[in-house]
Amino acid sequence: MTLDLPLVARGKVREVYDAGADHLLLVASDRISAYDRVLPTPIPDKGRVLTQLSVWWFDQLTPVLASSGAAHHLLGADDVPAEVAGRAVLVRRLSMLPVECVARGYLSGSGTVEYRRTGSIRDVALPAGLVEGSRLPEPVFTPSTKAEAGEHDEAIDFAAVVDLVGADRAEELRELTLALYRRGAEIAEGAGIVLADTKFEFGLDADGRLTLGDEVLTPDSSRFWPAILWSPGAPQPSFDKQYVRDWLTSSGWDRVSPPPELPPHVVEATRERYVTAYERLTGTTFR
Ligand code: PZK
Repeated sequence: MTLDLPLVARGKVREVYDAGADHLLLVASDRISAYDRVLPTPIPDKGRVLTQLSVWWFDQLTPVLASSGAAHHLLGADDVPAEVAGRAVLVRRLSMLPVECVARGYLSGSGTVEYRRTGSIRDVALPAGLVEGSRLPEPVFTPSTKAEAGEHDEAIDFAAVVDLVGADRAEELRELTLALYRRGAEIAEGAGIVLADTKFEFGLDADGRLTLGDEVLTPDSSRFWPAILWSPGAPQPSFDKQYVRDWLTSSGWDRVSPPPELPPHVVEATRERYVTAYERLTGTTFR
């Protein structure tokens, strides 16, 4: 695949291209990561499923954005180069804010570590007795700053967000992030998916309007758990990647060497999980 556009940014599984002064092209690949590594085996259709899911979510979230006077960056998925059809979107170029806006509705991963150490998450005191996988009394805004390539994002407190973007913008980001998460979690619950947490990125458009960017509410930007398996007290199975993680663990891979190729049955089960998430959420057949 050689797109004849200047590359602006490259992530582990996707790229951003310059598509003119005001536009960017976001391209999702079929690559999958696990344990912070990109695996050598692609998952067929993953890029198309995640792109189309994100497009659907932008539409679902438009009323939430509008009630705060905000917008989203999506311009369309139709006028994209043929090589990336279905897995690319044209977006408005934004001036991105230097804050990763995370909302957590459930205790998991680094949130559990922070809670065990401090009894709170960031600036929010929590009740005693919560465990990995517990639903939080209220969703919590847990911002971070984007790390250098290969590093993990760095957790920051609300005062650091204020220092980065100013007090009014920081409050606006917190309230909008939590409102978007609540609406996403409500829709996901109806599809049998627990939206444990998610990350949003915002920017300002040419008129200074707060605008939701990036991809939204995909399994790559969020933790999706199957609701029927939700059982606090142990790590929750991932909706999309559990077959991959289980197989990698059982393969004897040391997590230091180059990761091994996935066998076809793991590829097929994982593709099915992405398609199922898409179909349950949107209520439409994936093509
Ligand atoms: C932008 N990223 C992160 C996303 C990557 C990296 N609308 C926008 N305007 C300006 N910049 C960005 C966006 C968006 N979205 C976001 N980098 C630039 C990112 C996807 C893949 F490699």
